[in-house]
Amino acid sequence: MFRRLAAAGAASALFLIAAPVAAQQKWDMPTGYPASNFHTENIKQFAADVDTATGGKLKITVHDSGSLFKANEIKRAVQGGQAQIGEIIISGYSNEDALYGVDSIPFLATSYPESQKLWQASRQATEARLAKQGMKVLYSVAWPPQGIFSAKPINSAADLKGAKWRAYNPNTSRIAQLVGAQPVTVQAAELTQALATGAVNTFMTSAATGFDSKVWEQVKYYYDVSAWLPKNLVIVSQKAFDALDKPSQEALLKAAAAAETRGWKVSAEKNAWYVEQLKKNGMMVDAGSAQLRADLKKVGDTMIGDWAKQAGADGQAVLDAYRK
Ligand code: PCA
Repeated sequence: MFRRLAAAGAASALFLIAAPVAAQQKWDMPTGYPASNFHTENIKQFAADVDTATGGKLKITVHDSGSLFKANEIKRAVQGGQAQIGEIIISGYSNEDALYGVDSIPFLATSYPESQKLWQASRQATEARLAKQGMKVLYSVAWPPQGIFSAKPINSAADLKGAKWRAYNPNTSRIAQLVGAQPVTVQAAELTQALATGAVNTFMTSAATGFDSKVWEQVKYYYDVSAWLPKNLVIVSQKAFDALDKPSQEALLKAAAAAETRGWKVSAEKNAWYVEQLKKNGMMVDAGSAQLRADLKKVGDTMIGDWAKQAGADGQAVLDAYRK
């Protein structure tokens, strides 16, 4: 009996010594985009806010540019506990679940307000899917609107036939198929190189990524068709979240809410600046011909129809809520 008490005493003494150490948490946060990108800057601000609000109890180290995990590996890393927190482009995972691709369907939501409305309509279902996989959504931020970058002038979808088309998610691959281009998946961190080697010459993305990747060295035309605004999500492992004390959890959620508001605002505000940089670097920027827009709209209509079938009742509910 005495021995057992002594052992228990020793254990609680150990606990007292260990407690202050366990109280500090160090998290690794892989992200896929360069340090100077507005998403990454927002994330660094978020990490700094968390540090301040927790009095240094939760330290988040940001590993940008796909340096810790490649962009398309980050979800699995957080799910498997190799990283506690990470940034993902949710539409990159629409092969797992069609619902994840709703924000990358051409001409479904084409402005910041529409994109925000679509996020509100799909947020719960998205969170529920990720929760089933052991992850919690902290916040989302939209990329600026997606346009077409091309090495040669494009007047209609017919001009895209045979293009070496860079894709960053299943939906951008699908667009390539529908216009008769050849899709090659390339993450943003490898885009500059893929262009330099001639592996790709045409793609859809934002002026932000066009700027980050200095695409003007190979690509001269930008058609600002504003087809959709895909979102990045910052997700955390539920297990890592649960291991925090209550005040740290609250600090994290508060910093996340601030990052969401700030991120959407900066995305919208900085878009014009990004487009300006493309022009300054000699690119031709154009809204796209009526023919090109009509052709792409058709591609979008096909994809919205396909998506509604794939995403089933949940998908229909998201569309209904969005269109209300
Ligand atoms: N930039 C990212 C995703 C969407 C965007 O605007 C990329 O091209 O990979």
